Amino acid sequence: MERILVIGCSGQIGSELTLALRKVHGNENVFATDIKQPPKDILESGPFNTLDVMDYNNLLHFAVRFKITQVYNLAAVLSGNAEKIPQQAWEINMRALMNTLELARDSDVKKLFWPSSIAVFGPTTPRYNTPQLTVMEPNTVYGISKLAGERWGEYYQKRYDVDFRSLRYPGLISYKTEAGGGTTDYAVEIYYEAIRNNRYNCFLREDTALPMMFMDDAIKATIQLMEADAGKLSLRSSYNVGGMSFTPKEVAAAIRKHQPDFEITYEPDFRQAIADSWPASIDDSVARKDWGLSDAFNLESMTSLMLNEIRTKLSNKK
Ligand code: AKB
Repeated sequence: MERILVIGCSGQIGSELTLALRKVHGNENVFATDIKQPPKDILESGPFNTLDVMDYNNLLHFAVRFKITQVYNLAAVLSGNAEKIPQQAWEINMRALMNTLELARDSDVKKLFWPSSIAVFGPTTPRYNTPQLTVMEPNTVYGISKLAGERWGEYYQKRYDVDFRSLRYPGLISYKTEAGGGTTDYAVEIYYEAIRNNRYNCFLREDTALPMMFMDDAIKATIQLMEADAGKLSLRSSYNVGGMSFTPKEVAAAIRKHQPDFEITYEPDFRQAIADSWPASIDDSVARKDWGLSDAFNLESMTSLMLNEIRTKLSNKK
């Protein structure tokens, strides 16, 4: 029986992944932790503890006390926020990873999941259908930390036999918990603003294509990777995950199918340069071949679900 530690359960991924893991492994076996208060359904469905991944002694103590066997480490400063506090973002992103890698050496933790990102690519990377193995010269603090993290993960796997597994997530889109500080966040905000005000002022240009994935597909892929036979994994750095690819103009058009008078304006800020350095679409054939990655949502199906769910959520709050 696995005993799972989720670090960062209150964030965009953690708030959904924790519940999905509880369904698979049992509520009492998934230990949700964060430095922030989690959503109510996490608090009510199983154990929650305040835990700071930056404090190694506490982390080790926690893992030993609760006999943790797997860790999902989701703590990170995202791309937009990281550019505002470069040194601090590097320190947080790397220390959080190194502490969980060391934890896997010092305790009974056998498997570690850590999210990488399309941010590992840079302006010299082929932009369309970006291959798994290619030129990688990221020019953002977040991207540099994710690329360094992938290298460390693979190193610990080869040198210390830590079962490190990772996905290069594209922009993740969900209605439950809003993301914070990323470049792809516009694709979540646009749906909230469509419901709240029927208009949105986008911080990226209308033709900025980026890879994106609906959260349900991302959660499914994460659990699938963690459950895959180790022998099937040809990579121990991080797998490309593509999802779909669209521009702000295309999302606006998809929203207009439901709200014909929805308005969008464009006022690109510093995040435009980050988006311009990232791939427009991703080749994820290695993940499909190795462990059966598949995704169900496209822009149309995701748009109707996002609008419906956000409408219900916001009207319940009134
Ligand atoms: C961000 O925009 O920083 C993240 C990412 C693509 O990793 N959503």
